[in-house]
Amino acid sequence: MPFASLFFFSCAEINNEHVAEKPNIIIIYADDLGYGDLGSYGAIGVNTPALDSLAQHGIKFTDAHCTAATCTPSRYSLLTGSYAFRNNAEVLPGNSPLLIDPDKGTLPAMLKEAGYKTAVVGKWHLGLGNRELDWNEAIKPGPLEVGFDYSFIIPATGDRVPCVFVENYHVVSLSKDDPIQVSYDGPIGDGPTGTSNPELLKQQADPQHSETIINGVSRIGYMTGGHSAWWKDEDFADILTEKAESFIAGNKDNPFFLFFSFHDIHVPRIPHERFVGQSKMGPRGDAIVQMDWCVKQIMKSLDTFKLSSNTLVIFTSDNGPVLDDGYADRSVELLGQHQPGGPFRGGKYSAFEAGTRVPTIVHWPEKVKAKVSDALLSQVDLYASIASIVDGKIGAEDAPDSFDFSKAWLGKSDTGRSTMLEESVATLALRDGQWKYIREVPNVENYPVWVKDIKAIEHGVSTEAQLYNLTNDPHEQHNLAEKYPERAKEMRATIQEIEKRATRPGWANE
Ligand code: NG6
Ligand code: CA
Repeated sequence: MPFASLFFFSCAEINNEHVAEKPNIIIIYADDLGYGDLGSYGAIGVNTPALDSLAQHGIKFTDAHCTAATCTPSRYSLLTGSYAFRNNAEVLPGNSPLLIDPDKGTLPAMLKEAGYKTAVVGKWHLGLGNRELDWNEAIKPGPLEVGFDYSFIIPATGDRVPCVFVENYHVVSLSKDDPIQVSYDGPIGDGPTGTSNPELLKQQADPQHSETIINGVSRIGYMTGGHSAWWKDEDFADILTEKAESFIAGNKDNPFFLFFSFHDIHVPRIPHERFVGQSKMGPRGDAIVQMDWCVKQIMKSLDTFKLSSNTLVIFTSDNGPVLDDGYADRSVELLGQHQPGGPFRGGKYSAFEAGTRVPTIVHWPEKVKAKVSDALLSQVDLYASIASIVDGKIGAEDAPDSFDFSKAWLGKSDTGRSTMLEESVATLALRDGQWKYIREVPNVENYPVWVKDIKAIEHGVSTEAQLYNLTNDPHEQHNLAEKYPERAKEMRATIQEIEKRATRPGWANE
């Protein structure tokens, strides 16, 4: 071999070694984004060029799911590899204690042990502190106790108090002279509420969202004090993106894991003025445009530091779409032909398919070839799959429901799960290939009140068991439970087995 080629050969080898370094990992988690809400998934009335480019150059999944049709349960499963029902995880009030057990393994803790710097930026909604949390003192346990090195969070949701950011252990910009207090038991202080002063509101709200007014928006729950720390909804995207970018910049020389958990497109939808009117669908569409901008900024940051090729970016959502979720933002009136759930029935909260089937894109230029994958996948498996990718360790007691489907997540295989659990607010459902079974709920009176109140979404719960064949009937119209009683019985039994199972039986497909 001539000397020159030898030289280039060894450079290539060095390069390959460089590539073999652990990838950076970014999970971008949109809130309430439906299967049909991106251009690449058929959106009408809104453009999402940054995400469409990721989908075009990465893997666009057509049958990937969050574990549950609401936020807290899905986030819980993503970070713990455990189904939410095992810990009775439901949508949490803004003053709930930390839901994740700091003594158990988590996705970020596993990555930290594998040599990663870890951060969460954005919506948390997994509880903070203990029962009697004082927001003026150190707020713990929280993200830092469950594996994150850095956190900058919206504690619960945009529509719940407290309406302040928490960075690591402290409320950002809080003044000692004006302590903050939070209550979900009843009014505190003498500040205006949506009910007492609707004339102060930027967006009218339903009675459940008509408590303390912060930044001209009434919220769920009461808070008083802490004025210097109050957030402005219009600045969410800029502030969170800036925090995510500085985390990337500060960790450009070492492997990092960033859980970038968007506020968008959850209610209240109050995008920055530069995004107002950028879609044809009013605030909900404009929030999608804003969200796409955040993704563009993150990808730009990666480019700036030449990190794009060895960064695994996973973009997805925590539950299906909702239009009217309590605020008069005209999302129903301005919808036009757009189908937030794509071809699927239901949406946020629902046991029907649109509850958990969400846009899911994997982008990793170094390792992943562009394709569309129909593999059946669940976010509960990201823990074990990412562990497999980075050679991370999972304790015997940890991540009981998480399995290694890294080959499918990285597009090397089109075979995902054979069966997959779907959680929703009032029941459990199971996919077995193209079959979908929704377990009956014995007594309609036992549904949580707010399930019955859900506006315009078919929650999918019934006193009858439901069985659908999604190949012929993607919109879950024809219940085949009576026609195929054996199949229905088997799928019911599989749900029961999963419920009874205590620890991860192995690394095989379940
Ligand atoms: C519901 C809220 C809804 C939203 C949801 C949580 C009412 C009537 N509705 O309870 O506005 O905040 O909780 O959304 O209170 S999630 O995306 O965080 O799951
Ligand atoms: Ca959500």
